[in-house]
Amino acid sequence: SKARIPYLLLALLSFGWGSTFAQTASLITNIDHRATTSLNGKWKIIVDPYETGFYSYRMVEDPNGFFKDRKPKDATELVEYNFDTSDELYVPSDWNSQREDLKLYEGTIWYKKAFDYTKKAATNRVFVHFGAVNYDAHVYLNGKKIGHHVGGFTPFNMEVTDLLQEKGNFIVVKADDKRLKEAVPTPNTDWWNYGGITRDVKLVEVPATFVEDYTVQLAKGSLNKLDVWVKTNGTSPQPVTVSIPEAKVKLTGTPDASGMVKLSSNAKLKLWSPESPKLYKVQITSGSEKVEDEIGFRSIETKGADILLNKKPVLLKGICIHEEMPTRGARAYSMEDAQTLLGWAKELGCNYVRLAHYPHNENMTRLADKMGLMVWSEIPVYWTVDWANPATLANAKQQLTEMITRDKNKASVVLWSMANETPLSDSRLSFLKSQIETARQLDNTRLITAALEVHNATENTMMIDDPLGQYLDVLGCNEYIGWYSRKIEDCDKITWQTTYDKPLIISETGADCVAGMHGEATARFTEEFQDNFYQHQLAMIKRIPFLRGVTPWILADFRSPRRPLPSIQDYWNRKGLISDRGERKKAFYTLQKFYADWKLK
Ligand code: GCB
Repeated sequence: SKARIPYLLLALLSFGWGSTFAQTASLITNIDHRATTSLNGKWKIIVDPYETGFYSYRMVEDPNGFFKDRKPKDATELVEYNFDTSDELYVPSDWNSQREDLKLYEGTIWYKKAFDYTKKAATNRVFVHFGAVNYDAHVYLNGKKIGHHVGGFTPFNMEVTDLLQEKGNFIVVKADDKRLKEAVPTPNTDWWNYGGITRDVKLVEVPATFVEDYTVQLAKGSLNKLDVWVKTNGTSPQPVTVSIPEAKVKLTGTPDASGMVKLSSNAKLKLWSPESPKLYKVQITSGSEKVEDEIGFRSIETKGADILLNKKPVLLKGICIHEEMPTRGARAYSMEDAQTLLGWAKELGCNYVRLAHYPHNENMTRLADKMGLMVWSEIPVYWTVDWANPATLANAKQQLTEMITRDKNKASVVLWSMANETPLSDSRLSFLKSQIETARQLDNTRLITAALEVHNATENTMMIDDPLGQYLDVLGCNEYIGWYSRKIEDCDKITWQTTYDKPLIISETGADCVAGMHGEATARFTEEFQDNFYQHQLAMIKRIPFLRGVTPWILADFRSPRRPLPSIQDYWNRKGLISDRGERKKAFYTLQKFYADWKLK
């Protein structure tokens, strides 16, 4: 066809091109307290359902894709795209909620932003940092590929030092949220597949050798021993000082050849807890660089069926949250959104939240640190993952690593969750076991959990004996007795057992309800049904001897393509305690009262 010769030539000229671009650099943490320049705002976009800007007509990566931002020299030249005359979308935000015709769109959209940039010092280095792009992101600066990232809910950054100009830069992102069988998550979820650049984009400027990442945490099980490491990046590491002035802590060390320095010390610290979410100003200095952070210190452990916060047993009074603003029907993205969502959890009387089913925006964990909410944070290993596929495991491992890397200094995060409702099999067990090993290597201080399923031992005995339980610190369990199975009143006669001597968190239970719809307590979708469901569920849950926490499903109604029932669901999962208009349903107050009265036995 028409383009055969040029493409052949290009393919020859660009032999090996695909493998020479820089890979995603390791993650720079604590982006909020660095010298950054925002690239948020309006970006030019091209909707590209056939990926014409990426693949040639032979389905090979086109070295002259849309990222070149070509302009025809004159009227004779053919260029079949034009960012300048294209539409715009706001970043950060999903595309689905910004344009009615993109509401159900899944595929590729190209984003382009032009900017000028002057470095503060000639020797400094610059990275572009994305809070998240759902799901697959190819990133280009000034016509060159700078990296590729897979995974819709975790941060990544790429170095742009050598490509950056003072004037006329253009960054292009190919964001593709196609659902794939081998992806994490798979095509089958119960939430909206919001696509696009859903979180902040920032340029981060750092010295030639800089503090890339660090841990400042209490050693596992200790209330006064600080374990610290700092990782510098660059060819001339300087001595590093970590100080917590208020606690009179000052540690100094010299990084080894790999840029790492490990330090430890005893410290007298006021501990972080939901009642008193104390955060300390922490300073990490190296050469002329100074990175500040706010960090809380606490311990989290288990003993038999108890969860111990700072050595004392706690009850986790929680709620599940999706990263969505129900009132906008859009991905939540701002600190204001986080304030609304966590504010509602506080109003319910929670000391704990489950951020389902993927890592939420860092605003959420930062704010949870400040508000005194313990957090369950998970990656989207959900339902039926392609367990035997090594590439899927590698992908899940990367998402896990990015989640832990970003939030390992957040006192609020007490639980890393590996998976949600995954079906028993050998390949699933070895997949998740491998994930748990990675999590423990990256962070040996937090508890590991997963939302498991339960089965009947006898008609009225629920049994948790999933073999994954042996590798977990805390058992999570989702159950919907009275909604998806049996009758609400059956809760009254059901007892629970487990083969493990470990704490249990009921990580989900709930019933759909349309705010303002009233009827008999047996009538589905009424406020009375949902309320009755909560009454019986909470009474049952309270009786489970090894139970130490609960997060009902869910804080607010959320969009889901799986929920088509007209006039009732209209593509919303209605299990929220708060509606999409912000109304509190009857069960909201029932749970609020339950939390106000519920105490550890
Ligand atoms: C579950 C899933 C959750 C769903 C919920 C439901 O078990 O973990 O993602 O949204 O049930 O409403 O069915």
